Amino acid sequence: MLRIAIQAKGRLNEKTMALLADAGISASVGSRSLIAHAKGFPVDLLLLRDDDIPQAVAMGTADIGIVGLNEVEEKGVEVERVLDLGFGGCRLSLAVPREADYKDLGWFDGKRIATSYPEILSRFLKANSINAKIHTITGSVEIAPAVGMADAIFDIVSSGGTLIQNGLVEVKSVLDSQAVLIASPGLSAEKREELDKLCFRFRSIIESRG
Ligand code: PRT
Ligand code: ZN
Repeated sequence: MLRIAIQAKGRLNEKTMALLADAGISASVGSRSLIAHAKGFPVDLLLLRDDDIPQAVAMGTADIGIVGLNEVEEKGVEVERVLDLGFGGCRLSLAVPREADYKDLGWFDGKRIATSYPEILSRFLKANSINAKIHTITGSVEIAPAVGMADAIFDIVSSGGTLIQNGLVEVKSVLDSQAVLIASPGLSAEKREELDKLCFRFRSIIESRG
């Protein structure tokens, strides 16, 4: 029996449930329950906040998981990236106020950057020898420059509409993300076999969607 961690509610939940349904896995998920038993395939669903999925899979609390690559990279845990799932597409980007006199990455030296992704940002800054101060905030990152909490932001961008609304301009895309299937490093041979079957189903669904 494979235990699969998915986002309980949020942007990835609906498309995750749709992918599982297309693969013949149906579950009636009560709003309060943490675990749901699925029909059609020997899996249990573990319903979590997306932030907790990489660690749950790394620890083996769940055997596999569906989560944004951005969360996997941020948590920096040891998991196997099994399959890109073709939904939840977005990118993590640096953005600055429209009126900023921005020329290149050197602009960020000495600046304060607000983000919910301090680890990915810190790796990027280090790799580019930029000395900036990271302000970690968990929500409404886009308003940080307007209220004087930061000079710039590093956040998820999809259509870019939110940046425009907040008078910000995307200047550097750092990570391309989408929903990915991840697996625990130490799966048993039986579980690995179940995972292979599930992957086969997922692949044909993703390919047929084009
Ligand atoms: O409650 P839980 O912790 O599980 O959920 P959450 O609130 O942390 O995450 P959630 O549900 O908002 O997003 C889950 C995942 O969806 C993210 O980790 C990304 O992998 C993916 N994703 C895809 C996005 C977006 N697109 C996206 N646009 N996550 C967030 N956004 C935000 C973006 O930051 C901006 O504020 O949506 C807003 C609109 O974006 P624009 O550019 O289209 O205007
Ligand atoms: Zn989250």
